[in-house]
Amino acid sequence: MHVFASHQHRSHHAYELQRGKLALSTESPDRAERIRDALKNAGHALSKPDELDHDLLQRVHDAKYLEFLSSAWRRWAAEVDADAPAMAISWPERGRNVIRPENIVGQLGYHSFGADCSIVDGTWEAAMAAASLAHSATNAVITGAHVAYALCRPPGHHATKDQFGGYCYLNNSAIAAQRLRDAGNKRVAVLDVDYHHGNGTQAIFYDRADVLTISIHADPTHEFPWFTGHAAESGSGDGVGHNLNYPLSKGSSFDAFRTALILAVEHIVATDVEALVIALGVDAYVDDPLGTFTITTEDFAKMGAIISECHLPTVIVQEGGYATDALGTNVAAFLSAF
Ligand code: SP5
Ligand code: ZN
Repeated sequence: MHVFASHQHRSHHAYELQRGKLALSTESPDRAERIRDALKNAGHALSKPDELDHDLLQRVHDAKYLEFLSSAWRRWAAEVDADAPAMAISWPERGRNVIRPENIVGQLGYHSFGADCSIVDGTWEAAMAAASLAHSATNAVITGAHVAYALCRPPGHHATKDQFGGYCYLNNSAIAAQRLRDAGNKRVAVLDVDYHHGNGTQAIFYDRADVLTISIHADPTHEFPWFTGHAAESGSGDGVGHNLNYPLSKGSSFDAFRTALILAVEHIVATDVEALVIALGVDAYVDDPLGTFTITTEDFAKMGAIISECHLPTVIVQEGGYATDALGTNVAAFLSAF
């Protein structure tokens, strides 16, 4: 399997608010290092990413948001505090036509949706490298590989067109899907198996029929990202019927997960999807510190085998997963079964 990885992720380790206190994020550099080691040991050759395509980035994210992300740390360090993470402290009131503020502190609130995320020196460089990994893995598939994997860090599926949150800044899975579309695939699917709802990917493609988005995740009634991921969210405008959510109860086992997964795969196979992106979070793992599901390493292998039955050109993009010691084994199990 083609595996794309980069050391650039090391420039990013943000702070997050945990129980009212600021702490180094659970989304750590160690995560990617462990996955990298496991994939190397499993015999995968690692490729470096190509240059990032900024036009592609602009087809997924708003230009103003990209301008903000690329300069936020510099502005925060110069105008606020070079020794503290750049974080929002207020967010817009709901139901209003929001005017984007000029000030960096205001823009942090405008361009984010939560306090589990901050911007530090090196965040933009790492986010760009992750996006270029997704882009490079997609290019490998476009040029004939059946499957390629991008070891993206920071993850991406919570990032919307113009907001960061949930440890995500640039939506790597959406970038892969858009690249597959640009290369001529008429319809593309993103299948998100991360423990958390892929709210950003859903939002980016919500009104489009050309990208089917499917997410299997913990019911947002009781879990982050709290406000999206319900079964009734089916798309809008042209996109009606092209978004599917499978919320599962807290503590779900692989039995429940597999039932949803088989429905998702059947839906993909039954429609005219020409290429697939898998948003591969492994935080559904039984020992994950953020998750509550009871999925085992063997189950991740079964998951890979079930999804491979789509028989589609596939880009696999790394999303969440926080049980650091088991991350490599779980990703390797999924990839080898796929
Ligand atoms: C990509 C991804 O998996 N993002 C997840 C972001 C979750 N952020 C909120 C985490 C809140 C954790 N609080 C529970 C701690 C239990 N020890
Ligand atoms: Zn997650």
